[in-house]
Amino acid sequence: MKLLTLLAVLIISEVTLAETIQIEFTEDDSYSIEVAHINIGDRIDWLPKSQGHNVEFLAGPKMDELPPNSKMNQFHSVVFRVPGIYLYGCTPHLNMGMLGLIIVGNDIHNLDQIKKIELSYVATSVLERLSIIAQSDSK
Ligand SMILES: [Cu+2]
Repeated sequence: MKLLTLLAVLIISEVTLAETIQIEFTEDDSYSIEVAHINIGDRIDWLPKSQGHNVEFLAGPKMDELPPNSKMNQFHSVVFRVPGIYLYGCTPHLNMGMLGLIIVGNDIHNLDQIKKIELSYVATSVLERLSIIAQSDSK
């Protein structure tokens, strides 16, 4: 019985501790947070503060189970339960480097896989910059 109570407390505290991080689409074709660090179970909300953008997932720790893509100009919300790095971008602005990284649970085990994603020259250089930030944050 005590164990059950403890489990219940643990489950409840995990729920209440889960955070929501807000990322805006900006007027200069970028995401307001380019490298977001979150805990397992946290949620990210993307706010369409600027028109003409969306969220398209390009890579993640489970490549066959990426979060859903969003529709253009729409609010989007995803809860992240699998640790690792996620790469996403804006479908119409992908080639010009409108990208974002999400690091879940301080886990960058799949960084090399992320770096192998084929992107335009500009987007590749943006991804390199973001990868350096991700690595330095995670030490
Ligand atoms: Cu865009």
